[in-house]
Amino acid sequence: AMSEGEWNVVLKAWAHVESDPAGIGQAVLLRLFADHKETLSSFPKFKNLSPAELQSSGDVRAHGLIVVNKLTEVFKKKGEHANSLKPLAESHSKKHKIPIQYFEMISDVIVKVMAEKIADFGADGQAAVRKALKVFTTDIGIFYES
Ligand code: HNN
Repeated sequence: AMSEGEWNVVLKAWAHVESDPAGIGQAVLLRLFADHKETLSSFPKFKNLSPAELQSSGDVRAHGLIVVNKLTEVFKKKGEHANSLKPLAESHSKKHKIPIQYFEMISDVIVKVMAEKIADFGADGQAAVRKALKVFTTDIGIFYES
């Protein structure tokens, strides 16, 4: 579990993400599709788009915003997030059939993109965000199995 202090470090770094949620969300999805091409086929709306079309797609940007906003909601709960995760886990496991590994992949990508975009995202901030995303993914995984 994460301490109150660790959650506060996460929220401080995440405030930079909240200042441009669509831009960072878009960057995260584009990087995910570039680094892990298999993830693209999970999105019926995007899977037939070329790399250039993905770059300029308003739908990709809109979905990136949804992802970031959901993480903002979850992180603000500082671990008391079960009620937020259950519907997300159910739709992604049963309806969208997303392997849990894809949540690990996007977690790595989120930290990478944050490190590129945020000037003062040091080792402590990175470690705290990594840990928060690990808690998030683990707790989603619990609902996947139930
Ligand atoms: O739950 C839902 O079905 C509502 C739409 C939604 C939300 C709120 C989706 C979603 C869809 C449906 C898209 C639509 O309705 O047009 C699909 C096909 N996701 C996917 C696919 C893959 C995917 Mn995700 N999501 N999502 C959310 C919310 C948040 C969210 N999704 C995620 C990952 C890792 C993947 C595989 C690459 C993902 C994450 C990490 C998050 C943020 C917590």
